[in-house]
Amino acid sequence: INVAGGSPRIILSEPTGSTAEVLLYGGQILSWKNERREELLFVSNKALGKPSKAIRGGILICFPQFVNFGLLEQHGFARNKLWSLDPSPSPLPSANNQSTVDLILKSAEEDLKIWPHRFELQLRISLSAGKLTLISRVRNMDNKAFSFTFALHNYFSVSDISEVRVGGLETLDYLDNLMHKERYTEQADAITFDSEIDRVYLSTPTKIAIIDHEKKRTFVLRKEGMGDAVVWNPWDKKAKALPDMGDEDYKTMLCVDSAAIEAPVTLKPFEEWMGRQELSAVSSSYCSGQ
Ligand code: TA6
Repeated sequence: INVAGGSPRIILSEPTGSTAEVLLYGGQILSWKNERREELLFVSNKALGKPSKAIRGGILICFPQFVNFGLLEQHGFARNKLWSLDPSPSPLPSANNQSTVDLILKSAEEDLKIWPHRFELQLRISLSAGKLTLISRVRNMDNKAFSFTFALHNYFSVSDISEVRVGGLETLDYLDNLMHKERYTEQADAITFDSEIDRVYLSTPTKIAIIDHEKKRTFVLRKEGMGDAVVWNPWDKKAKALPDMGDEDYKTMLCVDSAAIEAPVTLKPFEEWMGRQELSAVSSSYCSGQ
C-alpha cells in the first residue's frame, strides 16, 4: 500500500504487465492499464480529489442506492467512506493466475441515522491478463430485512464518443432519466451517441460490448446478479455545469454501469447477495459471438 498522495491505495499487477489501482477511499478503482500501459478507465483531469468527495472517474461503488432518494446522498454513501482491507475474505479459487485484493465496508453508527440497517459490503478486485473482475457481496447483519439498489459506475475511456457503439442493449426497455424516468423501448440496432444520454436499461443480457472504432478496442462487460445497465454521457452542457469535469471531457468518456435498480435486492437477516462484473478489453474489431 502506498499512502503517498492522499488516500491509501493498492496497486495490483500481473505477469503480462497490466495494472490496477484501488483506493481505500470509496473502494474506488482509479486506474486499469493494459499490458501496453494504456489507461482503460476515464478519470477527469478536473477531479477534485477532496477527502469528502469521490473522484469523478474510474469505477465507483454505489450502495445502498443508485438514485437520489430520501435522506441518502445521490448514489449512496459507500463511495464516500474509507474502506478497510478485509481481514477474513472468502477463500480464493485455487490455481488462479491473478492478483487480488479484498476490501470491506461495515455500517457505521453515523450512517444508521440515515439508513438504519447493519450490513457488511465486501469487494474482491482481481486482475488477470486483459481482465478486471469485481465481486461484490452484501450481507445483512441486522435482525430485520432490508432492501437496497446497487451499481458499479464504470467510466470507460474512449477516443471519441461520436465513434463509439454499444451492443447488447438493442430492443430492451429502458427508463429515461432525462424524461422523468419514463419507460421506452430501444429501437436502434446499436446505441450511438450524439447528445446527452442517461438511461437505465432493464433486464439486460449478461454481456454488453462497448466498441471504440477509432482505437480498435472493444470493452466486453459481463455481469451476474445485476439485471440492469446504466448508460450515461453528460454531453457538453452538463459537463460544463459539473465542477469536477472538464468542458471537453464528455468526448473521451462513457459510463456503462452494472446495476440492480428496477428490482431492489431484499435480504433477510444474515442473508447475502452477490454481484459479479468482469471487464475485458480486446484489441481489434468486435465479433458478435459469445
Ligand atoms: O445515471 C447516471 C447518473 O446517475 C447521472 O444521472 C449522473 O448524475 C451521473 O450518474 C453521475 O452522478 P454523480 O453523482 O457521480 O455526479
